[in-house]
Amino acid sequence: MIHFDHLKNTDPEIYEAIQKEKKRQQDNLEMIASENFTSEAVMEAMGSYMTNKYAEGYPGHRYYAGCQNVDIAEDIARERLKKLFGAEHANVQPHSGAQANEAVYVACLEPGDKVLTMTLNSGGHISHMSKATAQSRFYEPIYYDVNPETYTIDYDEVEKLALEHKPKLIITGASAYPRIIDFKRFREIADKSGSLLMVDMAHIAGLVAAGVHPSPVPYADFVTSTTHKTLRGPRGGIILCKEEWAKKIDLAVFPKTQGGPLEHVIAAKAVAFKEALEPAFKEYQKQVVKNAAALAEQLIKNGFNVLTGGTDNHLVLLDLRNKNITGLELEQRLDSVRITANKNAVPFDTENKKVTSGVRLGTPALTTRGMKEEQMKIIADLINLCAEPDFESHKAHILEKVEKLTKDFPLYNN
Ligand code: DSN
Repeated sequence: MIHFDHLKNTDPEIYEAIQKEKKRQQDNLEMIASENFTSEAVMEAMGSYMTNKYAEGYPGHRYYAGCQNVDIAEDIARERLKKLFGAEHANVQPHSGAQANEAVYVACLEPGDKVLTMTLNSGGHISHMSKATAQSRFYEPIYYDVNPETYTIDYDEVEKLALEHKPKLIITGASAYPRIIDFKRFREIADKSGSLLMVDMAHIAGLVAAGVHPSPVPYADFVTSTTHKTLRGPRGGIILCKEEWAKKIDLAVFPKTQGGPLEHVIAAKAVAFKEALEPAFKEYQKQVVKNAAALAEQLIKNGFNVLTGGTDNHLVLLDLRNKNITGLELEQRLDSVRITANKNAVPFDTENKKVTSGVRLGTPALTTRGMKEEQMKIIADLINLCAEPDFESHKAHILEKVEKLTKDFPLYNN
């Protein structure tokens, strides 16, 4: 159990904010697909003495003295991570997923190089060289979308664009894509166009580790991820690559794009990787996927337009236009009844990005609480009531049901 005894006395304002956040997590149904609840062991490592240490460089080759203990933790983290995904080389220093992606670009691209990448509206991530990023000014992104009819990746179209533009790098992996991505096909395309392949598996890393989603590691030159989504570790990033890229990747992380690594977070990543290597983690990930399928099925029964007709992974995307409600409106109504989800652009969305026509729902956090298919069905029905025109008249009933669910599936034990 983590105790915050010091803060209570020395900084009651921050203590209060942390306690309120803990209560919010306990009292709400967390359905943001990229969020999860780490173990207290992970938090213990993250809140540890290792936060005090400067350790620029890598284990055995640091720019500071006194790194013998953080070296132990970082070496363990790298070895566990390689074992978890069967990777040749691992870098555990990226502060975030966006930093991991940036380091790959710096390692393998020159300014002006072409990069083939998926648009935000089709489910790609902002750090995949979306127009809003600085990288899109230094490199030359060419964008692909999902197929306008199936809303799934159109591999023939990706191949056509790759052969036409011969990009130096092809990026796949997504933040809002409910189907299995065919990494083998991406490799074949990259080989035909003479491109490198980067897969950002941040959303599905836990599923991949548990073998419930095909792994990109055998196919991609670079695999990036965060550690806090389905992988259920501390907030941070990682990079896996083939041995031939190891040196360039390590140099791209430090010194090219980052300074001192967060050794307390790296220790916490090591703890999370150990947890992910345990058999219980596999069972957890299987349940995440079963729960998402049950949620999608019940939402469809309630008349929702579930994009692609269902899901293969941990998330469900809704196009709300048939329900006459925007993504923003539904997000706000859900929030008012303690269901936390995010508005999300749907492919080819005509709404403003701050409003959107969709909502993205995920099951990793609810599954960590122990919820199963039965609870997903109840929650899908509650979400439906939130989308009804007479939502206000259902509010008290929804709140009662949410309270029961959160009490029946407590989060942290004090
Ligand atoms: N990866 C984003 C998400 O999916 O929520 C956050 O950057």
